[in-house]
Amino acid sequence: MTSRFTRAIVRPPAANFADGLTTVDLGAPDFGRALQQHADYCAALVRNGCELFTLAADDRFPDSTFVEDTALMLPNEGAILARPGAASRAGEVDAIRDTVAQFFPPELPRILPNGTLDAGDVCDAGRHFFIGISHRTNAEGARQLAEWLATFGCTASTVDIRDVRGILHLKSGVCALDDDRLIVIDALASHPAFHGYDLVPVPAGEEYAANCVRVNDVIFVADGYPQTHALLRSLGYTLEVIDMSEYAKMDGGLSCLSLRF
Ligand code: CIR
Repeated sequence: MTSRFTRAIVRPPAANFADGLTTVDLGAPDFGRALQQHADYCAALVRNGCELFTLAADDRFPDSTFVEDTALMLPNEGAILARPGAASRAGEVDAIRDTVAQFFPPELPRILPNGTLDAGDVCDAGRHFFIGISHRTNAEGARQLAEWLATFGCTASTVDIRDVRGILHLKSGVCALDDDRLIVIDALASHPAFHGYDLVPVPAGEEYAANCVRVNDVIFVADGYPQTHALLRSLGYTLEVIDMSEYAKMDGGLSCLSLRF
């Protein structure tokens, strides 16, 4: 993997976390458990080489613990501010901008109207970026992002996921295990954008486990998906298994909880 992370920005959930957006019917999250799971996740980031920058919980935005959606981080080149597609999340970018800007001065590129982009729709595989067109990210947002990425010497392709059931963002269904290897849900596996990559299919019934994250030498993967764990271990990966039950209830996954760079 070309990118190694030394830092991560996180924001614990606020007490009104359960008021955030969700499309799944898994019941209301337990706030105490969510805090514990967040703490476990942060500890795993630190164990794997990331210095943490922890923002204060922000109850103006119940979904603000999902910091990943607010910006795309390129560890060496810079960051691009997103423009979330859900009205209730729009203010999250301003709430995190100063924190991101302190690492990448002087001015951050940003997605402008009428583009929308949730960075959870952006899956990087080395120097190439897959950008999901979703119910949050529109074609104009993807176009603007691809232009910014080109200025950094990176390439991009789009993947329309609007008709793919059960995933909110592109990264809910695909994750780069290495620059040339992706773990992917069945519904995305035949997409032309992924041709030429070594595709690892997520075992049937364990689709949620596709939202894993490569953090330096390990893969963070959600607890409760034993077939995926066995598959990844058989490929030689070391895993950090993290309980994500309360975040899954709010359509969130492992990648959403941090900005890694
Ligand atoms: C939302 O609907 O925006 C949040 N409840 C979940 C966001 C998850 N973020 C991500 O996958 N990157």
